[in-house]
Amino acid sequence: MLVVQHGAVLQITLNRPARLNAFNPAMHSALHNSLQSAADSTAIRAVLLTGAGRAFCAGQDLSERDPRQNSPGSNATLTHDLGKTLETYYNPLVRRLRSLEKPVVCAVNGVAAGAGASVALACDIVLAARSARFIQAFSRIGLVPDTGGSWLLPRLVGEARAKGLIMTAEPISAEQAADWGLIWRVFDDDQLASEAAALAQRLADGPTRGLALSKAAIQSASENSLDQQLDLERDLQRKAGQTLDYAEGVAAFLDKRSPIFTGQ
Ligand code: LHQ
Repeated sequence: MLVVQHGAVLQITLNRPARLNAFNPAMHSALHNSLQSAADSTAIRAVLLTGAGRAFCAGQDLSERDPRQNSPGSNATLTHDLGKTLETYYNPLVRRLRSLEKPVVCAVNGVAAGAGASVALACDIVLAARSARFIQAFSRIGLVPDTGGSWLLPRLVGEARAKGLIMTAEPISAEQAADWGLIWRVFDDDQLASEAAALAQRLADGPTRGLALSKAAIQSASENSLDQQLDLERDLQRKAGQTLDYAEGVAAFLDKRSPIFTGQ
């Protein structure tokens, strides 16, 4: 995995291109550690996640799951407890992304399949190259959508489209994904990296705590009643109103200048 800090942006590039950046334990732990360092560092105010080569991520590395490698007569499903794999690697990753108090931009540079698609969708703002495809590949190998996919997909695109995507495992284009509200925007392939970097930089220059509180509000919305959400907005706005960035935002507005947010 490649991890580079550009100013206040931590750019993480999944880097197993020969396997379309499929997840193995080493990539999981490197990604987890990088996200944790982003969470812990006040110098980092946004994360940009992308993939090296022609893919974003092809999900779990299936070459490490070959049932034929089991001894004759053994049962692959007993050998590999997939629930344990999720609990050890994928579920903490989704929880880490969703609870990170900084915006996470995902630049889907190519195909995103299986858990790779779910990881992209668990990020806050998803951009994609025009040539990228999203594939709910799980049913092709007899699995259920995981890594938060079964929760996120119906919320993003509705139950009818979620079931169609999951049960057929048909790829959808980046344009279709944007039309359906699965992702934020599509860019020409040669523009994606610069557009994603510019967006991540813009977010890193933003009111970090206010953005984190906005993220929390949005993520709670689908579970809350309107009354609960109004209460939550009250509590979060109280916190946002105590930040230095709020004071700076109002002062800059009144002074007719651009605000300089510090993330405090
Ligand atoms: C791969 C992979 C891959 C290894 C391409 N693994 N090598 C969670 C918990 C526990 C267990 C199971 O799963 C999960 C969640 C999941 O993620 S389940 C879904 C797992 N992913 C998939 O089923 C996707 C598998 N890949 C594909 O269907 C295709 O590769 C896609 C559609 C992504 C891309 O197709 P192409 O553009 O035609 O590329 P390709 O198939 O030729 O792949 C290029 C190379 O990458 C190839 O290796 P090779 O040595 O022949 O060049 C593939 O074997 C390798 N690769 N995905 N997941």
